Formats: sequence, C-alpha cells, structure tokens
Amino acid sequence: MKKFIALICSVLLITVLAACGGGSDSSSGEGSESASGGDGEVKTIKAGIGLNSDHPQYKGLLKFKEIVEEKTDGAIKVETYHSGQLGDDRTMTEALQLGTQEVTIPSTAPLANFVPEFSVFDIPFLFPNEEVADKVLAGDTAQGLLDKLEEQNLVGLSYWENGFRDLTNSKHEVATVEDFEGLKIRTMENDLHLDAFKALGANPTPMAFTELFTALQQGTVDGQENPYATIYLQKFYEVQDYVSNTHHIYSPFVFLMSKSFYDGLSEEQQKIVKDAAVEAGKYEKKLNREANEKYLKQLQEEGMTYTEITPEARQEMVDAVQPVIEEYKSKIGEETVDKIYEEVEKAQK
Ligand code: TK8
Repeated sequence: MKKFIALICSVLLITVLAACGGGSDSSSGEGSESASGGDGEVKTIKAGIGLNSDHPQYKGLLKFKEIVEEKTDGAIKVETYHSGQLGDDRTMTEALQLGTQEVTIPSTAPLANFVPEFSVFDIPFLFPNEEVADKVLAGDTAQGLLDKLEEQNLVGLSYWENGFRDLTNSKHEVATVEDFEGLKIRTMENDLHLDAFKALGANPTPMAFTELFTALQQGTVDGQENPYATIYLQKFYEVQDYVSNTHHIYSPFVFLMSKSFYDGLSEEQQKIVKDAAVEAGKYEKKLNREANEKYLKQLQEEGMTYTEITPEARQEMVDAVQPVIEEYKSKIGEETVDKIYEEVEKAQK
C-alpha cells in the first residue's frame, strides 16, 4: 500500500512540475518564448553573399548556419548562396528591404547608399591597423550606426571583416601618387571612394563586384582594390599583374537581416541569430586575418609584381585625399566623423 501511495505522489509531482514548465525548454505554454518558436513552423533564412565559396566570408556564413540550425533544433533553416548567385551587395540589400531575402553581408561602402553615415568607414587611412579597427568597431559610434539600419527595414546584427584594401592593376607598378595618373580603377558604388581616387589622379568607375572580373578581363578597367584574400580567392591574379600594399581603407562587412523577418522571430530566436552572427563573425575574422598574410605571398607566386609603398609615399597619398575627407565631413555628419576620430585616437593609447 505504501508503495502505491509513493507512486501516486511521484506521478502527481511530475505532472505539477511539467505544468509549471519545470521540464524541457520546448514547453509551448502560452507566452513561452522558445527556440522552436512555439508554433512548430520551420522558418527559412535565404542568405546570399558576393564572394565565392573559398572566401572566409562564406566559411563564416556556414558557421552561422551550423549554430542557428543546432540552437533552434531545426526550427530555422539557413540556405546559403555565394558568388553573387542572388545578386550584388546593393540588390541583395534591397531584397532584404522587400522581404524576398533574409540575410546578406555587404561591405559598408555600398551600405552608405542606404545609411550615409556608414561612409565614415570609407575615410581613407582612418584605421592605422587591425587592432584599432577592432576597438572602434566595438565602440559606441559603430554600434550606433547599426541601430540606424532599422529605419531602412534592416537589422545590423554584427560587423564582420573584409579588411585593408590594396590596389592592383594591369598597366604598371604603383609606388607613388604620380603612378595613379590616368589609371581606370573600379571602385565600389560609393561617392567617397570615387572622389578619393579622382583626387589621387586616377580615372575611377563605380561597379558592382559581380561585374568586376569580366571588366578586368576585357580591359574595361585597368585595376581594382580589395584585400589580398579577395584578390587571390577570386583569381584576380589571372587578369592583374601589379599589386601595391596601399592599405588605403579598412572595409568592414555588416551582417544584415531583413527587419520584417527578424521581427517575426520569437525573442529567444532573435537572441540565437544575433549571438550566432557575432560568434560566426569572430570566426570569419580569424580566418580572414590568417588568409591575408598568406595570400600576398601566393599572389607573387602566381606571377604578380608586388610594390611596397614607403611611409613617405603613403603620406603623399594621405595629403592628396585630405580635401575629399574635409568635403565629406558634412555629408557623413560632422558629429559622426569627429566621434570616430576621437575613438581612433583613444584606441591607440
Ligand atoms: C563582395 C563585396 C566585396 C567588396 C567589393 O560582395 O565590392 O569590392 O570589397 O567584398 O562586398
């Protein structure tokens, strides 16, 4: 008899605990915020990037996919597309605004067409090194820019790394400002980049990344500028002969999500995608940094001529673009520019 009473009490206790949600986190009681979203519906994230599947950016996207699908028990599926299969940075960002795509990871330069303040990162020679870039991108101004994306039906979940941009061309070595004269250089679709290369004496053309290799191959443009990892992994060495370590701009990527999709997630799912974007971004940056040093050597092994820019020559380039920086202060926002320079100075102490 005593055993029977003990059994009844155990069953009652388990029942009470389950009713209070004392069991697994998959309880779908009223108002519960669960990773599965509570309604059993599987949500799909269509995620597209412009770089190819060899690039650290795509490996970072696969890491995002792995984390999200595991943490939501498959309630959110991530479909990944690379090499511009879904379009270029601008068209994919517009697709997020329309809700026809859920994730893309553009450079901040084209993003400035949606939120002009992002052009603060297009200020030439703003960051002296990666350590300062890391600190400033984790700072108030950079994080505040992400918040401004919401007005554009976009959610900026984290900064990833494109990296320091270096010049390549098919005409001749570039060692000084004079060597830019007349070079037809493709730039990202960003007015500050365009005006900066004009100030250096080049003849710049804005162009989507998806059109770049063909334009270099056909001689529509003489050169372009991107980090070594992109130059190597996109095989630009096949159509470019000269590379210089101009390091003229540090490009961040922004991990973007469609706001309409993000708002449709449960609170717990929102936390999962946000944390996954941050964690995958750290992984991508680690791979990217390891890649950039390795790939400069491999570009030379593929036959490219490497030109080291001396500090004096770089200073001439800084001086040449100074008027453009002054002109863009008001276009970007004086306060944003002043604050970012303060943070750069503070990051070097
Ligand atoms: C790839 C682009 C690329 C960028 C460019 O989608 O356009 O040159 O540096 O990485 O975002």
